[in-house]
Amino acid sequence: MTYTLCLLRHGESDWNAKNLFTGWVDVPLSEKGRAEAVYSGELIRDVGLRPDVVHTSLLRRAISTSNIALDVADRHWIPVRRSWRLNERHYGALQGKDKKATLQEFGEEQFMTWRRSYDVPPPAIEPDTQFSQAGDVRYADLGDEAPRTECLKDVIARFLPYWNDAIVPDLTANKTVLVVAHGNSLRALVKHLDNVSDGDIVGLNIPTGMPLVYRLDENLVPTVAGGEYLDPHAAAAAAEAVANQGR
Ligand code: DG2
Repeated sequence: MTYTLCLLRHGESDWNAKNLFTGWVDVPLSEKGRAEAVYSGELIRDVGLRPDVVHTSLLRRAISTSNIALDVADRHWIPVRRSWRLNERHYGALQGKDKKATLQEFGEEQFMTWRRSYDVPPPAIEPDTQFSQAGDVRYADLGDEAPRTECLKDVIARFLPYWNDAIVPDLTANKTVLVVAHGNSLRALVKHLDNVSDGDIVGLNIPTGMPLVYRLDENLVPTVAGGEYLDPHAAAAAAEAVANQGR
């Protein structure tokens, strides 16, 4: 008896294409990103995976990806739950900045610390600046909990309550669960599932638009460490491209 969990990072966004730090800025999919969403739906359909429920962030690049993929897979009708706890890591004052220019200005070590370190967040964003989410009604209920920057450790802390209270109950009710989220919120999930060390998580990159399927045992431990991409060859190449962003 295993539980089935499918993780999907949204398709390429306009800001992924422009190489800008995005975080909580609510940018749309690029044309390539919409095509990636279609392809992910085809993969899900063709392996006979039938999601019973989908969980997404509150950001349109994840919402649009899930709508497109589920439509292609003929599962557009399944129940949906959305939470800010699945949002991308808040990228603080880096939001809206060019990754290449940031690498050049601050150097490789600082750039990679901000992008991939476990516990060092970028500088916090000022509330009155262009790419701040202060005043965004969808986060009004968060009050002081609303982040102004986050490291991966912070993402894990805010993601885990949603995992335990919303996703695990769906899995243990034997539902096939699709989670459509982001590079770093999915890194948080994979770190938790596979018990990846704080050091090793630095090297893990999640490609856009590539379904990653986990079968979990009764203790929610993956039967195959790292899960299985439905298109492993394309996923490996795309993960490599994510790792090299900014160079
Ligand atoms: C990207 C991740 O998030 O960027 O916020 O810029 O998955 O929502 O496109 P996503 C961003 P990196 O951490 O890979 O630089």
